Amino acid sequence: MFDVEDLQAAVAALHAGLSGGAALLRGADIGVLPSTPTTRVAVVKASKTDKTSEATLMRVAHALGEPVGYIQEHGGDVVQDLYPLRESLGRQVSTSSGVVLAFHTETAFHPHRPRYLVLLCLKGDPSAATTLCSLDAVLPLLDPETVQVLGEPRFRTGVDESFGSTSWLTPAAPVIRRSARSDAAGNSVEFVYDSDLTIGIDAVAQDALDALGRAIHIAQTAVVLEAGDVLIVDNHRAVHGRSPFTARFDGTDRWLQRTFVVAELESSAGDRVGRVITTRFDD
Ligand SMILES: O=C(O)CCC(=O)C(=O)O
Ligand SMILES: [Fe+2]
Repeated sequence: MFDVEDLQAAVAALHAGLSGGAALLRGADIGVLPSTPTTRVAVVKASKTDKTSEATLMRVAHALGEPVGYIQEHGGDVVQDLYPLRESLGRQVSTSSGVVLAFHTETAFHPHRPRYLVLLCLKGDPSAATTLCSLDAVLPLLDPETVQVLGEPRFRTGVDESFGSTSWLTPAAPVIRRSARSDAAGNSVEFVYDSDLTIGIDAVAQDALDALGRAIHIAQTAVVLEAGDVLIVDNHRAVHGRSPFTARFDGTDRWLQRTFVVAELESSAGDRVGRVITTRFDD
């Protein structure tokens, strides 16, 4: 079990931009688990009476910032149970299994997208790899002209299918964004990219985006999460995804719990009820 010093060291490295975009803590207490559910959420809440894993996830989240949910994702639950569902087998959603989950910034289209996401593995699957790619690893692979174009407001991003709209697009914005302040490691750029949902608004922009996609495939790393692993992803510095795996839907499948963390709650005050962010993306 990681202790409070391990957690504080990971949080300090992430906040300072020294972690390369992710941190892994192992051996978390997850308590006693029922079989992996195979249907939607209400059933899980009833069958999982030991709440040790939820407490572990919230402890990590509160060390990082403010945990939140999004009304369109799992009904706004702050702790979300992710396990394969038959109806999402081949879709680009967190409950899919049979497809590559393409590299993405979590809710790249969202004005209140999370600063961090935290994944706690309750049950692993040896063939399911969580993929990661840090901006630090990808930038050196791109030529300066491409980096220049990626920093210009020439990209629009669509909304995740779980958020309801199929046609809403963000205003044109950069994929690599300069922020006003740099962190302790001297980083002042932020990555906002979804390989499935981001488009270039002209041919040069689209070429730069395609070059970024190729560089991510070269620079990526992966981790196969095991029970008790906590993966913290810095949603400014890294994109993530997942390999395909075979779901059995028999109570033994992979099971993660996830939460989202924002740095502060004030900026979402007009779009938030308690810890649930309610921004709508209507056509
Ligand atoms: O299943 C995974 O390892 C990652 C899924 C994902 O993209 C997420 O939970 O945001
Ligand atoms: Fe994700």
